[in-house]
Amino acid sequence: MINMLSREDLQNILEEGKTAIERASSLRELDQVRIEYLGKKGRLTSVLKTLGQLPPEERKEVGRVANEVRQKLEVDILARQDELSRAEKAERLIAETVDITLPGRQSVFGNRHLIAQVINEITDIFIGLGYKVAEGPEVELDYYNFKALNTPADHPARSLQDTFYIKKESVQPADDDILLRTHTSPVQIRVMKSQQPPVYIIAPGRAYRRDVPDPTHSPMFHQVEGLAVDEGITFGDLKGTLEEFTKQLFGRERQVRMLAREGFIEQPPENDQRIRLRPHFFPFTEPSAEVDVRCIACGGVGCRICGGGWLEILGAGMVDPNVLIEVGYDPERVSGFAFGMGVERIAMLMYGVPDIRMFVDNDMRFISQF
Ligand code: 2NM
Repeated sequence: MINMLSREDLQNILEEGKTAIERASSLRELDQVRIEYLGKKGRLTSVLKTLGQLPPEERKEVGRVANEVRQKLEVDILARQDELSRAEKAERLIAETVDITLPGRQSVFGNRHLIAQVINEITDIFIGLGYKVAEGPEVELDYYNFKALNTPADHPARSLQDTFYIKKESVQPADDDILLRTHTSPVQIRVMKSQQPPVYIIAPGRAYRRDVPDPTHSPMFHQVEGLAVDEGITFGDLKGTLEEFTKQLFGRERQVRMLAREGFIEQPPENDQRIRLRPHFFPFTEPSAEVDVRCIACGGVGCRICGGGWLEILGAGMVDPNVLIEVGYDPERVSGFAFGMGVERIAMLMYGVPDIRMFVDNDMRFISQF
């Protein structure tokens, strides 16, 4: 009979299988060997399928030997599997070794833009005085930016020279002209139109004017404006509020507050910051004033920065009755004061920045200093 099975054939399968197991150099290879010898279509299985062709007296004996071979190969495969998986794990551990004595990677920390820092400082002072922060659109209607603010049609601020218009259909001003707000006052108009007094808000944000850039002008800049409307608000309240604000932002206390907090000094010295009001004109306030603080560089004796010892930092006044009427308030029952300041100018004075354009150049050597 062809293909007649013999013990020798089985012995060959065993020997060759053992060699193949020994030579397998990875778990993958070992699995291939297992399939080749013991799998459904493997060499041993094919042999067992031909058992039936043997004479009955040999069948039993060859079957027994075949099972022995299977068992031996299985034992060898398990042993080799153990060896290989240990080796593979050891290799992986070496490959994945981390040297925990190496220095860490340097983290790069960002910082708030100086303008954002100054806005936050100003905002925090007014929050401490009980004000809420209000925001509104930078793309505005002529109505909120000019008309409701008592700014007449022929006022120079409305000229095409000074304002960025987005939609303007006639040379004459119209309520629905669309423009970039030239101050944050329209935010305050929107708030007043949406609620009754008392109103205590500040409006920080961007404003736009068609200025040619130079060291003190930028077509985009930031303002913080404030508004208080209530029963019995007086010019005295305005002065007191602005004096408290300027003391907190510019006063000597500011420089020593940290030293006191850190325990270097017992008591901060008395805050000697004072303000000075000069008569001025704004369309939306009456009376109006410009507000100066003692120079924060020389303390008031006079220097390169201030000239005569005072720095102009604010515009302010009593809200014009026309504005109160326009938003639906009764000027016989309530009155209010308002003020506005340019954030870039204040930041330049406080930090000695010589050119407003540096705030938008985004040169990291400048930006990361603050
Ligand atoms: C300033 C100066 C004076 C001001 C007025 C108003 C409003 F909406 F209440 F009428 N908001 N802001 C104001 C007043 C702004 O900036 C130099």
